[in-house]
Amino acid sequence: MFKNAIVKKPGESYINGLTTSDLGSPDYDLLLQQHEAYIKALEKCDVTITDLPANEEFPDSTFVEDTAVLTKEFAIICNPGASSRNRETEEMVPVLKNFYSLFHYIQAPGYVDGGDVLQIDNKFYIGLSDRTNRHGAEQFKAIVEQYQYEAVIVQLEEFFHLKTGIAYIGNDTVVVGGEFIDHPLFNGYKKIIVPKEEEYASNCIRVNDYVIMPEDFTTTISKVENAGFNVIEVPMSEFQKHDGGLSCLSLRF
Ligand code: CIR
Repeated sequence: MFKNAIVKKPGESYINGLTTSDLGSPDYDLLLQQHEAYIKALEKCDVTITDLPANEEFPDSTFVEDTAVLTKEFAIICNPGASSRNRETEEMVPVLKNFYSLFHYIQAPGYVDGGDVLQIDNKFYIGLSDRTNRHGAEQFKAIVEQYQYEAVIVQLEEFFHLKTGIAYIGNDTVVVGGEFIDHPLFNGYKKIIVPKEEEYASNCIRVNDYVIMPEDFTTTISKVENAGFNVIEVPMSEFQKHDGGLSCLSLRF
């Protein structure tokens, strides 16, 4: 069960944030509406929301997931790999101190983005990407192994972050797209395969009784529903324009 979620309002500077997509420039009013819809979806999942104000200094800071990885016992403060995002953690630490007393920190020359970390029960998968390097992944692994978690480092081939292409939605089930569809590491799970044209829907989140998914990805949504999950759909177009998936917009714990 998750009890809490942390989100952060996107600022007007969001439009100057990082992106690799060619989906056009975000509409700020629509972006705010979509962020509100995301919060409403989380509320329906029965978590208490900490809604942080925007910080114009950090255009990408609405993607709070990249700043930390939270477990039952401790918080790991990441060291985000994009220089314009690296200091987003400074604002997150005091917020997390309201909830956690045990902290670990990823330190340079190690870099980890939270979007590259997937927890499935007692196991962490850590993706090596343009944002997460081997040094950071090894630090992360050493930290969680102290607490009897397992950790596996996964080299990404194409995806931006590990969780761009895979989500764990409980009941031994992963939602997988692209390079993860046939990836041997995930063969032990029941797989919901995301078709190429819906790859963005590979990033979804299980929060208590619901799976929150991006709206209009009808094939994937039907597959998840047919597997017995309750789905809440949310509009995500303006976040997608800046490479942001559903999971990136919150820290859940
Ligand atoms: C970035 O490039 O860092 C942001 N525009 C998108 C971050 C998305 N975060 C995530 O997938 N965890």
